[in-house]
Amino acid sequence: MYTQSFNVPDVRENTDATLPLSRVGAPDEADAARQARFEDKLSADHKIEPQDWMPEAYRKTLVRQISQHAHSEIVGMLPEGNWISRAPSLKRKAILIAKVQDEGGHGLYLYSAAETLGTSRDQMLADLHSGKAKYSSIFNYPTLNWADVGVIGWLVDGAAIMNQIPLCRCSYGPYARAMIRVCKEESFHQRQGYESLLTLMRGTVEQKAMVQDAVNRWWWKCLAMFGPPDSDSPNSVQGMRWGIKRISNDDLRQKFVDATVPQAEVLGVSLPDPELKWNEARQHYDFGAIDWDEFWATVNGNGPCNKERLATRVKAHQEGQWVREAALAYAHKQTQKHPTQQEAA
Ligand code: BYC
Repeated sequence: MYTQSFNVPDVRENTDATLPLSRVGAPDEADAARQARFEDKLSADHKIEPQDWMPEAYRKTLVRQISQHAHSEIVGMLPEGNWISRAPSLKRKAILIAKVQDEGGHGLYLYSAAETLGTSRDQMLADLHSGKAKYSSIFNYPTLNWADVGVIGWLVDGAAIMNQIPLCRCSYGPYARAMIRVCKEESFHQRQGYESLLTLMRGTVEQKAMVQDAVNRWWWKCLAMFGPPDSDSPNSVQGMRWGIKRISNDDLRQKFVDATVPQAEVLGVSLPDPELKWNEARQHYDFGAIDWDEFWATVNGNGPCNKERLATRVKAHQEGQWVREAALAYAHKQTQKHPTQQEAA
């Protein structure tokens, strides 16, 4: 089973994440004052920064979410990375290389943000590689044809942006700031995916069929990507109270469906859901039931590509060992050569 593990020790009591903010962690007067300052900052919508006091449960929640997010970015490089050597033109290859590199960069910003909370990158990567840590369910499905790359851009990155825009207003400063840059880049990713699909849809009958096939395979997985329904989401209430999450899983899912249906119409593809229809009274699209058993099987390590993804990630990490050693040796040499410069930096 996959569970999230932390190297962050529990240093204080009374930090039960299910308690209301006003009752979280306040064993003595000094702590009560710190707690009050923390809550005041949240109420005033000010950012919590790494040097600020924060309840242990808040810190652990952030480490869980940010590290999981970082893992998703670097595992997310793999399904599309498979297509770099098979991209149909030099232009598409250059775009795809840039996109996959961006995802690696997002992982780095996010690991850095998590490190400000007192956890180490080595520990986070060890948890990913041992299968203890979660990453997004969406990356455990195969990319079977070239249209999958366009559909990942359009739907997967589209879903990612919908989820991540509210995170730019997250209460934890380093995470919120990282997300601003991530969202700008994700927006380019989404547009390049959509543009690539528009090109295919102007092509042959076979190319159009390829796009429709890819949409059929990815649509439901993208809806599940937003996480379990609010009624089954154990972390949502506290996450929203702390200003980490701003919009609930179900509300984001609905926003994604509402935004995507018109885009599918322009593209000329159908979405594989007979129950999908506009509801005049709700002013939203209704949609069918998501297969949550399939989602949980994938999250728990039994999706079609979980084992392959982890094995590829571990191999890449091992093969990059010499690069990390060389970079460290170089940094060490520089420190010896220019000790004062390094200290000043
Ligand atoms: N996959 O109480 P809930 C990208 C877990 S990167 C796997 O609602 P929470 C991209 C959840 O962790 C996409 N697990 O949790 C990259 C929790 O388990 P734990 C990643 C999932 O945290 C490259 C349990 O289910 N984006 O798009 O309040 C190329 C109960 O859920 C999933 C982020 O990570 C899932 N889909 O809400 C292209 C964004 N959903 O941890 C694209 C940041 C839920 O208690 N994260 N779980 O053991 C978030 O916004 C929130 O963490 C979530 C879940 C909405 C994902």
